[in-house]
Amino acid sequence: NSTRGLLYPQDSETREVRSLDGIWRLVKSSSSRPMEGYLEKWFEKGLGQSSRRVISMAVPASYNDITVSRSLRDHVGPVWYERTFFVPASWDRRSRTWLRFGSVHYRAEVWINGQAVLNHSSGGLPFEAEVGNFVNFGVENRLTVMCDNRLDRFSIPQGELQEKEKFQSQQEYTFDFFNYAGIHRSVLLYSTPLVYISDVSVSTEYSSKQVGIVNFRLWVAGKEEHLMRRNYYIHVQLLNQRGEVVAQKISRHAFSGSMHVNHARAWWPYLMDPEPGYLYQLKLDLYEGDSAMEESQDDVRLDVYRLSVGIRSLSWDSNNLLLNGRSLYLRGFGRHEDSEIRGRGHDNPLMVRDFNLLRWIGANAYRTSHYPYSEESMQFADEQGIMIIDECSAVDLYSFHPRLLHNHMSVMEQLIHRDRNHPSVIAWSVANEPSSLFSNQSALYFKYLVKYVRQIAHDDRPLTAALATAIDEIGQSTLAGLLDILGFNRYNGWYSSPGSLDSITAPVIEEALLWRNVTNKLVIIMEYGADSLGFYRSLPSLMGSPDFQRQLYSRHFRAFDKLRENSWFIGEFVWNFADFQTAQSINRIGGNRKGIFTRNRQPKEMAYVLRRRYFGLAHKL
Ligand code: BDP
Repeated sequence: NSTRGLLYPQDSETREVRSLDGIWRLVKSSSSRPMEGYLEKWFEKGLGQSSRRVISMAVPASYNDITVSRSLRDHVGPVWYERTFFVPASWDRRSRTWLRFGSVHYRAEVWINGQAVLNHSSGGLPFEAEVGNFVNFGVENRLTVMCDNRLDRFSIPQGELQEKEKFQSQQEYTFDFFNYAGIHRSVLLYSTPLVYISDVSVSTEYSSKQVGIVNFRLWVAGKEEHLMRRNYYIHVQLLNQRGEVVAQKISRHAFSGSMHVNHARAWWPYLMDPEPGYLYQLKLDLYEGDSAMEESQDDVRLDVYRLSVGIRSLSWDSNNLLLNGRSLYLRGFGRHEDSEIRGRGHDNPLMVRDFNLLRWIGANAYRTSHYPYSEESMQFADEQGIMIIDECSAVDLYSFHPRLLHNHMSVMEQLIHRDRNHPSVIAWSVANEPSSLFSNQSALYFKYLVKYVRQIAHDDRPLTAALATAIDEIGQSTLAGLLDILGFNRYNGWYSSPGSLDSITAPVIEEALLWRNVTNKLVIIMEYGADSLGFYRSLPSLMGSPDFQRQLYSRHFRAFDKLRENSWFIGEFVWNFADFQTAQSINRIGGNRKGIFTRNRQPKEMAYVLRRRYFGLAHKL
């Protein structure tokens, strides 16, 4: 697994991007012979060998809901994707050629022209390789991807494989969303120069006197004989939205520095400023030459990369979460990347629709429950001024082995490297509802995990997790003590005291106070909610009816209004933004129906009530 930041590919004066999205070929391995693709060397011979079984498959998408085949939807094990592609002859020699996957769930192996080039585990995160030595320039190449959806007790998230007869296995998992699989995000082929900007990290500060500070650090990579020459410098420019350069710097050697921006426009969340999500453009020009100061004509520009930068300061203590010095109250959602047909596949129309709904309802934040969301959506959140609690895929952990810890550290590292430059990201979430929080094993596990995360994140954002701990065990949660923000999930009136509207307000207040007293940390309710079906009517209300959902919410609002008197209570996240698919089970007919919107992104009745509340809260601030 790569530990680099994997800069998002872009076209520039020195770079070119080609999409390999589209219609690919796919063969599902037989359930009784999961290894057949390897044994028969499909990566070498091509899928044509088993042509009767080849189907067309859209990329990006989960493969599960595209066809009418039950066996593909419920498949456990490898599927094989294939397509052909060209690399422009002009990319040979003067550039490096890269192949990059935005996300494949869960395990992927990749071959070009039969040669292994790349493998990766854990969905939701990008991975890439330089493939110049494997492709043939200017002629046709074959790309093969093996994608295996099997989860075990060492994978993040965990699952259990039950062996059935005839080598068939059944996948079990406790998390409450369907284990969609496939090539979930774009596949890109791109070029960089031979010596190129390989990574960038940016942090910012903003003071009340409208002074912004942009700290940057850059990594340059290339062939050693190229780098040995060392006469490189970097010209860093910060441009505002009118395209004017507001700060610039030339940096040699360390490729790092700081720039001051007077009269800076801060990055503000939605409804905290008339122009939320203000982004500058950081333009990075890598030069070779000696005359950095005079910018001589002889200097050669090697690479250009642009990064959007929001200038903001984030700070916290045990009483406040502050953005640009102002206390934050998060009005938001837990969400899923989930929709009909596409499953977990990235889709721009859906993404833009979702942000339109977030703004329509007056939300200012969400949590990427329960895995990293697309890079496109992270960029869009920056632009739209929506704050993000950025969660890794460690959902419902139930046993704590050192090998699992290793994988957990790796996904956190990849997540932080991928997302550290986004102004929208205001916290890292290390887990959702880990099951046994009180064993010695889990105590050590989280101690090591959190220590590691703090090291790589340089403490630039608070750490959180979403916990569902029995009330009488709250004092024993070891993970809680390690976090900066205590997130709790609690379904009063639904899973606890089902149907009882009177068992909501007081218990929520009591639980939040208990967490506060035990940890002295910031507290947020990360999940609460109730299922509702639009067609189901009942007077007086019953669980599952829209009326009940509304009433359950209003009892929670009473509790939150009381808790909001304390600045340490920093927000309320509804479960869930929209209805979503789950594994089949007797209590999930048509998936999880706790959405405020339907799976098709239309409002339920509750949406209008929540809208009134969220706009009301925004205007009270
Ligand atoms: C919570 C989980 C979430 C579920 C939700 C529910 O964190 O993933 O979807 O319960 O049951 O405990 O609706």
